[in-house]
Amino acid sequence: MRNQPTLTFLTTLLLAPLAAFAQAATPHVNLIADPGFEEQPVAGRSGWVGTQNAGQAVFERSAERPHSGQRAARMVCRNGDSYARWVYRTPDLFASVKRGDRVKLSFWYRAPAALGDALVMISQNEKPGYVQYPLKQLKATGDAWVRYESVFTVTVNPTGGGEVQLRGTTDRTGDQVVFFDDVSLEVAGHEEPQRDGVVLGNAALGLTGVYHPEGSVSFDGKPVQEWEFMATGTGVTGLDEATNRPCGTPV
Ligand SMILES: [Ca+2]
Repeated sequence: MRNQPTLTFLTTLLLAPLAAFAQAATPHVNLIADPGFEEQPVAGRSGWVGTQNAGQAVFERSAERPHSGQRAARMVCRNGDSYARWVYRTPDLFASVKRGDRVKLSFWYRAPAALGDALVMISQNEKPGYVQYPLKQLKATGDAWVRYESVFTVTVNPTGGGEVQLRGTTDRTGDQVVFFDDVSLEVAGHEEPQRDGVVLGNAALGLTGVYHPEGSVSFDGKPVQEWEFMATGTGVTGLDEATNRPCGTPV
């Protein structure tokens, strides 16, 4: 007689590695749920919204020559509009994204002026609660659809939420009628994150240097450019540029 629970358990054991493999083999999942602006906005549901810091830019889902489907996102900006942007924001946008992931934002756009750019914002626990990745500027494309693509590495531990901003204007303001369509935000790779900081210098002298994962070094709380370094038998010593003495020592 077959033992059904045992059989189910064995089947689960056999399939688990296959499922893990399938998950690893499909990294290019679009995190944007309405990439082509085809859905009708539903009140109270997260998704694309138009907003700006100043001015009266006009946002609509337009049927005027979309790149795909029936609609594209249209934004009409006038001189004085600043940071006019289509924003895609959900509380779980980065739920599957980890520190060290290489994230690719791509979309199609057409614009008469080189005023805008794109930005990705990721929520994190540390103050100020988010980190922003300003990406490439838009260029003037005339009437032609042009593909935009930019890749960045996540340097924080995402807490799930965040947003994508497609900006028709920034602090550069002026007349602009820009269209966006077919937006994709996906994890395109991973780099093992570097450690948060490595202490350099001589602890006995109260000297501490910190290596930051984004590539900068601070020493005694100042950027490394203000210090000159020399190697010693016991490590690295920072010299004060003005006095040429080990920093922290009395002059
Ligand atoms: Ca579309």
